[in-house]
Amino acid sequence: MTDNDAAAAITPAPVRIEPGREVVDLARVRVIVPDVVPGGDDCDDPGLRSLAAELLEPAGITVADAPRNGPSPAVPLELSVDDDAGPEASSNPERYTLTVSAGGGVVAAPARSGLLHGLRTLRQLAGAAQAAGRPGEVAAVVVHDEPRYPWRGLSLDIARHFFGPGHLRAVVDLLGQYKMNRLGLHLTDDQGWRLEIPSRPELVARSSQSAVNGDEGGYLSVDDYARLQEYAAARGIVVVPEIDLPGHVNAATHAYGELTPDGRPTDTYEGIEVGFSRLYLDLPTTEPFLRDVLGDVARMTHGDWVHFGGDEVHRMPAEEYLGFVELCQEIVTSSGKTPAAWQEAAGSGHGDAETAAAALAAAGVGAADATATTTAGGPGSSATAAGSVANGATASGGTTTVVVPDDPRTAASPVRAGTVLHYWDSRAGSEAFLRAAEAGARFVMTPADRTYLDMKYTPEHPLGLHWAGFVELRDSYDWDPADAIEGLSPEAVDGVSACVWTETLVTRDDLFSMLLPRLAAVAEAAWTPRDARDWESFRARIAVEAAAWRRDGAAYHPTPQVDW
Ligand code: TNX
Repeated sequence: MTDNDAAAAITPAPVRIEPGREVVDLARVRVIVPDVVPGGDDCDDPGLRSLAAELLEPAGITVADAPRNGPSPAVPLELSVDDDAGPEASSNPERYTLTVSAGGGVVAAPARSGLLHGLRTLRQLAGAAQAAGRPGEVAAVVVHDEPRYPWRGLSLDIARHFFGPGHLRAVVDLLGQYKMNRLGLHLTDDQGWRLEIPSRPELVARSSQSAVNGDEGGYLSVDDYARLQEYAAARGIVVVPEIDLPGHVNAATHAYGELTPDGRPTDTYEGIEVGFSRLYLDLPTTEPFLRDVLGDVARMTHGDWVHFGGDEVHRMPAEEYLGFVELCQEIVTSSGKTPAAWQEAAGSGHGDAETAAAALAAAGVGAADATATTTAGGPGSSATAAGSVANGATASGGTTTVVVPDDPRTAASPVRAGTVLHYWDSRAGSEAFLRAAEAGARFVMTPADRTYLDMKYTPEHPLGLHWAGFVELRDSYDWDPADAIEGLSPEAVDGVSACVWTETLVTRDDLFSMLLPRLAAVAEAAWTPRDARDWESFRARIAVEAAAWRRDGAAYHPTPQVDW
């Protein structure tokens, strides 16, 4: 082992590493856990000792039972609650210090999240030793670490294709490995409704068995959802449910015909176009539906956020759309949660100038008269089935609807203080986001050309879409969240999320081969300080990570950008 082993093995790269000289035998440890762990209220089961075993044993460290009396041959691995842990003078709640020395290992942190992060770092050090043929031989080191951003997520679409609890637990484990802490679940869309809503039983009764291309559907029961949240919380991950409104609602209007103007349920939809379905703010049935659904979701959700979608509503006047944004924020807030939404909720629309101008002309509005934005995005109107998309038929900017907002210089933002906006489409200008920030909105950066992990790596890639371009590993790595929206104060940025939409993804291997290796790049953008990030270092570390993926049977894409 060399002095540089730790730096070569930790992803996302940590804040500071002090390499030691000796090699410590950690093949067999006994884990010493503190009596009281701040931040672990809901997480007694599994406890930290069994989580340590879960994390470390596959990496070649055996967790021995604590001896009842007498000395133990196992080396101590102490988890210690310590306010002084982490980088110097840090008050970051997730900070930790990992020390590996002749005496054994110590993970020190003020709270449970940091203890888990330290164990994950140790797992990577042990995994590298194991891959080098020296299991348990970890080089002495001190790592002081903390995340750059508090929101480090993945949003996963389980509506286009359903991924059930077993797959979701595997995704949670993967997020944990890269110290990510939010799992967004895109639970509803045109093709299927994936969460049982007790007050609206027809949603899953009628709309859960469909999926893109006629593939198998499914849904999470109330109990599945509760168990998943517990599993995630034990691993430091908060589930953020997304009910996509007021567009992307064909599964809802199929289950409840009362939500359509003629009262008739819409047909099941198995294609992959976006933007055609919608709710109607004026219908007397609409608000009670929103209150039932969002209220139930808020009650069933353990975390602080409920995401109400808001994206790609291509066939609705701006005023009505903004009415939905206000109503959804009000319902979520009065249900005791913080609203999250896609960027359109800021009143930005999204679109390219050309389509905007064409749409304005068609609507008889001179482009000079209004600051217009169009909706344009997603897979595009030319693609109607996953098969055609897999073959590469994608173009952004299919359907267009004119949204003519008030004068952006004077209009108030529709976004409430605290609402978390997910920024995804760089074709929108900054104006509406700067106003939203002024109103107190928070931002999570999910720029499609960097973090949409359903984009193909290359034109030849068999899976995925490419409306936002081809997204190779380096594209997911080489960007900075603070620069994503021009003019936005860095103080308004809460973090970063990857997104994976599943129009073309059916199996766990499909999903994981799109996540890996790119998810690790997004995780590093969210965790590591800007000046500590380096592509050459990252691509070398990714080759080390691959040993763990192979060991765990996780599919990944062997991009030529890495020397595997
Ligand atoms: C855009 S980004 C969408 C999704 C599609 C995705 C495909 C956003 C909020 N909506 O409906 O699945 O593109 O890449």
